[in-house]
Amino acid sequence: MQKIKNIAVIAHVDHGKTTLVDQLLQQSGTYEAHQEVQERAMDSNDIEKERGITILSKNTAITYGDHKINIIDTPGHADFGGEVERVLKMVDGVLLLVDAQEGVMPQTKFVLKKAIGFGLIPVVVINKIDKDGSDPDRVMDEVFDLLVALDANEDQLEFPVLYAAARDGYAKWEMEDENKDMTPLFDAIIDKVPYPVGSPDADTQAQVFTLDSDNFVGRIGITRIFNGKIKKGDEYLLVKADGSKSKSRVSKLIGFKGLDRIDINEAEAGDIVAIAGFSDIDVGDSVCDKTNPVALDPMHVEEPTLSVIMSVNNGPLAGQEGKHVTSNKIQERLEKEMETNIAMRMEPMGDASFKVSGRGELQIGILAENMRREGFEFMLARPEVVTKEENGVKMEPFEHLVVDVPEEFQGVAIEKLGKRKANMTLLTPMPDGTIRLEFEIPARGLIGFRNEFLTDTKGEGIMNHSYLEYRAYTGTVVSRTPGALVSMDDGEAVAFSIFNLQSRGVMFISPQEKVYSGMVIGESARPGDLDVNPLKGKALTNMRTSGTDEAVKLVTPRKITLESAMEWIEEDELIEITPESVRIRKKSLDPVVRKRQARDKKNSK
Ligand SMILES: Nc1nc2c(ncn2[C@@H]2O[C@H](COP(=O)(O)OP(=O)(O)OP(=O)(O)O)[C@@H](O)[C@H]2O)c(=O)[nH]1
Ligand SMILES: [Mg+2]
Repeated sequence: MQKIKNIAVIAHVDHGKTTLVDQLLQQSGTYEAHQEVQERAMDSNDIEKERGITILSKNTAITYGDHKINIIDTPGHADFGGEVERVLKMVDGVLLLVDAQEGVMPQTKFVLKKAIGFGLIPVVVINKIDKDGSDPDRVMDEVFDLLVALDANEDQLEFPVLYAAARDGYAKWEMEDENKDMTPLFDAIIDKVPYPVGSPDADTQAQVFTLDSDNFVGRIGITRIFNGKIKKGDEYLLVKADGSKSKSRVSKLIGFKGLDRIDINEAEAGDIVAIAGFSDIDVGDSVCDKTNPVALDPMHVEEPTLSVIMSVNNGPLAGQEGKHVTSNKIQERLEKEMETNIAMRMEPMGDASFKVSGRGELQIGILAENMRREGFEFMLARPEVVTKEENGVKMEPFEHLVVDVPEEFQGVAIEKLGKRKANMTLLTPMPDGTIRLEFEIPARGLIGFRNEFLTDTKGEGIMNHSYLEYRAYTGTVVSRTPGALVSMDDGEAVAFSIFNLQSRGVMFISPQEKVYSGMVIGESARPGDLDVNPLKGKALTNMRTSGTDEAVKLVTPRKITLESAMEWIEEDELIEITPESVRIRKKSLDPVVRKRQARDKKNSK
């Protein structure tokens, strides 16, 4: 029987997980000598590469001496926390990375809490010790305090600690040790992570934690085998979360080796393999012995906290840029997403609209971004938090928020967050002269905050947050103050009109861009929406005769991205998303209807 170690690499966003996995792959000699490997090789999909963040957890395997180490790289961004939760059940240990300068951050707490809950002993890696301003001792104390606060047991409090610079390829037991290579970390994995329990001779029990597909063999389930063996060609029983069962033959069994996948004939308890042959295999399903099936617990992850209504584009420009525009197509695509993405939910709402729920704006935004790249066209409404009722009390999600700001912005940050119902829990002066402020804040208060915060801190503030828990609803929180500049006509925007409108606020559009009545073309400098005409072109001649040689000088418009739009829009607005454009519009395009709505709203206050 092969000696196996199964680990997940967990941390706050950007603390160096994927870079560390690169080094483990390289230094274990898993790659062939001639193999060319990209930096952060595990971040393999397009959006991951573009943004330099991990979105999906992925597994790889290395050999070290006589051991096989299965490694799962996980995403650090709070919105993808569900990915971390579902893989923790598949491993016997975690490497917890903590940035030697930033220290414990909101997502460090979230992932460590989950790992402790699964009874795992973390191998703590204080990473980026090469950074100026790194303070490994302080960070080590923070990790210890956090474990105490999380009610870690005695074994967990005896966690091993290493100091590393993943990027530079070394880890060591003591700061005084020489910077050499990753050997100490390999040794720590072998010594400190327990071997899988379970027996290859017992009846087969395995569980799917990731889905994949292959043009030739169809759906593939990446599974952890907890007991028994899986053999190519043999028949097994697939048990779903709802208890339904179906029998199928394993048509292909795939093992992992570095970034490669290899055909194998057999795998046994403790290992992680991919299987094909089960056409309706899903995340969380158990693969069991067909005569004595004992299913594993279905996976539970935290429920979504944010939802947004996605609907068919019904604006005047609908159908011009997208390939898939119908309600049926959108529904099909969303259903497919929900099969693999267990942290998200979808609910048809009638009227060609769907409620899509997830952990945050980024998670929903990435799904929308993927869809537009696939040729979809649709609209999104303003994100709303998912509230629920407990014992007759309305509850809403709260987040743990950490902001790092230069001292001079401390006041404005506290003031603005106060208005958004944040409660300050800690204020720590950091060694680099900045101030770290910690808050507990209703998730609602964070919607649209990032932009305001960056403006207030002149781009120098850093904010991080992650899900805390549901608490009693806190009443109204403030939203966007500036109104929208709304086009009152259909056509192509004219440079001169845009030039004239610039004094009214910040423009979102460029000349020749298509606009329509009810489309938002800028942010007004004042509260309240303003209907404006971006099509007036005749004045251009006046410009010339007035004797100025200067061409019309246009300020570069503010670029509307999917995520900035999700942050910006109000309840009476929508985002129109196509493969080519992201536009903002009023829900009702008719100015008369809008006036009446505005009046009704005012009267009701
Ligand atoms: N100075 C320094 N930078 C590092 C080190 N390790 C990683 N980085 C840098 O930190 C950044 C983030 O690295 P990643 O490996 O993508 O971090 P991650 O934890 O996988 O990020 P997510 O998956 O998005 O949560 C990259 O720019 C790395 O080059 C290190 O030891 N020292
Ligand atoms: Mg990563």
